[in-house]
Amino acid sequence: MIDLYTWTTPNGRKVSILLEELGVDYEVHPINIGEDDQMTDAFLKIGPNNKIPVIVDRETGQSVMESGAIMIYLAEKYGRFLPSDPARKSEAMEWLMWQMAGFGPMLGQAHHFLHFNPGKAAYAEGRFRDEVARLYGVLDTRLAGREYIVDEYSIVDMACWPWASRYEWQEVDLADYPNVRAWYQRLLAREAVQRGYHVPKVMGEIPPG
Ligand SMILES: N[C@@H](CCC(=O)N[C@@H](CS)C(=O)NCC(=O)O)C(=O)O
Repeated sequence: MIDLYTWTTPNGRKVSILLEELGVDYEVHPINIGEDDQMTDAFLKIGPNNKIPVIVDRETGQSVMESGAIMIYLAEKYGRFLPSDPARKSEAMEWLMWQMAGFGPMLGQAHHFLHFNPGKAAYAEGRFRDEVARLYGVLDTRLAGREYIVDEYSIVDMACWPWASRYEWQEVDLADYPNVRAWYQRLLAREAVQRGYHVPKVMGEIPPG
């Protein structure tokens, strides 16, 4: 049994999508970051960075923070969604790190400046609009001739997809990135992705892409 501490955000949804794909038992503990639940002493013990998501593995008592580390932990524990061949695994790590360092933090900054605080910082809006476009371009090129980012469906797709699902907040039209759009809709068709998106609660329709 896995305890999942999460909220309705891309980083949280990465892990709930993976847990749904794995089909393992997990219990959801909503951490409302709008009400600073992540700042409590109890949460700090398992999430010393004060951010969701965090898991606790009841079998081992181990807690894991950072969505990328959680996904690797779960993929290795259950032996699924991470290539076993060393060269392929390295490629998966390369793209997972790309998501963790770029297609996540940069898109998150775009949410702040373009969606939540428009008109406050012209330089920041331009900077993150450009960076978002660059990153979508990188992903579009990568997906040319591929169904999934590292060919087989993996934690890399599950890590990137929830960020792409916020394309409207990023002022992105997926029609400009046809390979990303096809991939986005391919994942959207998966029932586990739909279930995982709605954890810990339904926030409305999933953007269609
Ligand atoms: N690098 C971290 C980022 C986690 C993160 O930014 N979580 C956000 C929600 S998506 C959060 O908990 N924010 C609360 C806060 O900043 O106080 C990860 O991938 O897990």
